[in-house]
Amino acid sequence: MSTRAGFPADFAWGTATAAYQVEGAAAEGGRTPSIWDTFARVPGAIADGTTGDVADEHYRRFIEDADLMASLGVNSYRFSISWTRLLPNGGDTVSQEGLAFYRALASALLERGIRPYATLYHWDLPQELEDAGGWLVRDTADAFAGYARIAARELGDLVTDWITLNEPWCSAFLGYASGVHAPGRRTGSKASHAAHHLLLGHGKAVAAIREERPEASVGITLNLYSIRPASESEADVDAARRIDGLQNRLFLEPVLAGEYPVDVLDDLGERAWFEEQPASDALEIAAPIDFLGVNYYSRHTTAAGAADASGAASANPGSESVRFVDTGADRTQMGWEIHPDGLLDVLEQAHAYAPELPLYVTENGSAYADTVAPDGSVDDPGRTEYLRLHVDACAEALHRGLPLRGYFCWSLMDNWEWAFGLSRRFGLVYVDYETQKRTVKSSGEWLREFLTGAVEAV
Ligand code: IFM
Repeated sequence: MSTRAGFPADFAWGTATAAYQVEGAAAEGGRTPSIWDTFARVPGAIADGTTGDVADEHYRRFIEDADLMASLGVNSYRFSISWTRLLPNGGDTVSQEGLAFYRALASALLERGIRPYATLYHWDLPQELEDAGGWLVRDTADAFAGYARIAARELGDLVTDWITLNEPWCSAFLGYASGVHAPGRRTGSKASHAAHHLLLGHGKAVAAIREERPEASVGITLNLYSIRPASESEADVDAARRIDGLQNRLFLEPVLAGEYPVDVLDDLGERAWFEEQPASDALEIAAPIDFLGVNYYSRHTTAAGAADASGAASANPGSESVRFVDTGADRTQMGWEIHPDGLLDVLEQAHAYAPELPLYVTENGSAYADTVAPDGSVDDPGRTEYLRLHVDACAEALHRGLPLRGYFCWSLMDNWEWAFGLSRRFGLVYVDYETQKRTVKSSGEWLREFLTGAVEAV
């Protein structure tokens, strides 16, 4: 049985969103295109052909949305800053309109007793920087640190908690290997160079934020998967090692242990390139952080297999032949297996590298094909169950002594789900994209009741 009272009083209970997924107002206030504005216009790139131009109109409706959060009873909100809304063209001149928006948002949150957690990079690289090489070039890491410094300077009186990168695995391997995310490039194992420059940008940004705002709390968010082999055969165990390596250890180890896992660099065939990088990079990447954000959704069961014959570029370069096994477990509309215990696996895995480091679940949630009932209500039992089970896993994490400090549900409201466009709904709040009407779903009602102590998680 887990109740809110069983969690520490200062536990962060929040919802999360990201700029391009909710803000809309893509060309307002001087904002210039990011790689997602460009990619969304590539024919066939987005399942339903939509873009994030309008999304949830959060840019205009943020007061209503802050009121919604307050009505749910959450005490925290994780949002991201659009780099080109703050710094058009990725330059170093602040857009006063862009800045005014984020200052107003943070102020509205604080006025409602909601603590702002700002993510600096949730995938929306300024298009100009992509044109100059994107994350495949080192200069982008420096540009990112410059942006982080300005953001901390301009917003650090309102925002204390900063997340440098969201899910650098996605930026590197979906953006530069499989190409299913912006910028849609297929560079094979060279996507690992993007991973390196992202992590270098993270380390440089940590230093820049600390110089501007010594009181800041700074972390990074990784998307970790619980990984297990389909059998004890040597080949299946090796498949699990490979995917755990690419997905989890390639990011956890440089950030928390100061070095890359050599087996993964060998799988990628990129060890020589990594060895050529300046030795100081490892130190910069391992800059001490104040917390680690973990995004957890699902688990992978892996087996050895044959390379995919479809011709699609793999998100797992060098390990293309690994097969992802369908265990028959329930899945969400994304096709992601529901496995709440996996949250404990990934928290334990991260904790083992840095036992003192505070952890947050910075995202967790589920997509279902919601419908509005004739009376206007939205009942989403699948999402409610998913939420309950994962909140209960958080209680178990605390019970095991893990330093878990907060849980952010993805997402506050339905929004633009990247390559799926508007066709996947993750919200606790339903959004009618025709009218922008928001309706709290039964999962949102459940969270509200849990937070008031009226219901238990399990
Ligand atoms: O919508 C995304 C979010 O932007 C990053 N993490 C996973 C979510 C669901 O796919």
